[in-house]
Amino acid sequence: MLKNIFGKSKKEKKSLKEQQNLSNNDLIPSHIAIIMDGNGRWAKKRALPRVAGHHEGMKTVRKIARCADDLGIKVLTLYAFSTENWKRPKSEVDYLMGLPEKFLKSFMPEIMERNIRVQMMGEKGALPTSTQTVLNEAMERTKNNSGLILNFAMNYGSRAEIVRAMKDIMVEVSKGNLNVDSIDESTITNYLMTSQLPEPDLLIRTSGEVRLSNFMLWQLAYTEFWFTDTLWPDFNEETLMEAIHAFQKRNRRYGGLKGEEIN
Ligand code: V07
Repeated sequence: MLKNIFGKSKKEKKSLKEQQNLSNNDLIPSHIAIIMDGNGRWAKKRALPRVAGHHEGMKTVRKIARCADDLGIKVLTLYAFSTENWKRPKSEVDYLMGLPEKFLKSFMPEIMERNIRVQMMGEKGALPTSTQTVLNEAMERTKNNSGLILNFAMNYGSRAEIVRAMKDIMVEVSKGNLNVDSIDESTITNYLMTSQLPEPDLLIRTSGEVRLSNFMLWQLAYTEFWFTDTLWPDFNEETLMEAIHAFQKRNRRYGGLKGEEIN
């Protein structure tokens, strides 16, 4: 039997897709976006400080990034820090701002091995310079990686993103580079921080909250939403598969119809 480059025959090793009983006809979402909620509540339930919940939540990020990569998902966008999060106690904000460094110190070798590309969206300039440095280094080191895009929303707010896009568009119009009559939906899309990414196919929010909290308002126009009571630190491969299966069931209902025909 023909052995693949890892020395295993196809019969010996089942891919994650096969293990999960996903046929090739089942649609794997290209882009999954997640609002990772419930870290504080997870800690409170255990009488631990909130930061212990954030640390556990970071370990879940690693687990889910691996799983998304194994499934062949193209983009995983994670809401790590919102513009609202500045209102939290300074000690908690300081801890959160140290998490990217903690995460990358332990995960960077695997990120390179897996060919993962780290990206960021949000107002980076307002982050502590040490955090900015760590993020810039990770983006620079992984910029030629062609696998999963691990896109962190850091100091991100969707309305602020839209305001920024509008101002940038106005500047181009005032310079005569852009004609008002030519502005359409794709113009707006192209001025957002996600211009290089496909729109999310699936949005997941953990911890029982059922709102968008200023996350990707424009980009989620046609996205399927999936909510779970599971707290983010308890979220795992099985919960992710549950969300993907729900997504596939909904998509199968449109049997064979293309996006433009169902919208
Ligand atoms: C953060 C852990 C996950 C739950 C939500 C809040 C706490 C990973 C990162 C991260 C960000 C950028 C990067 C590498 C890792 C992170 C913050 C909070 C602010 F390049 N987890 N995580 N950043 N939490």
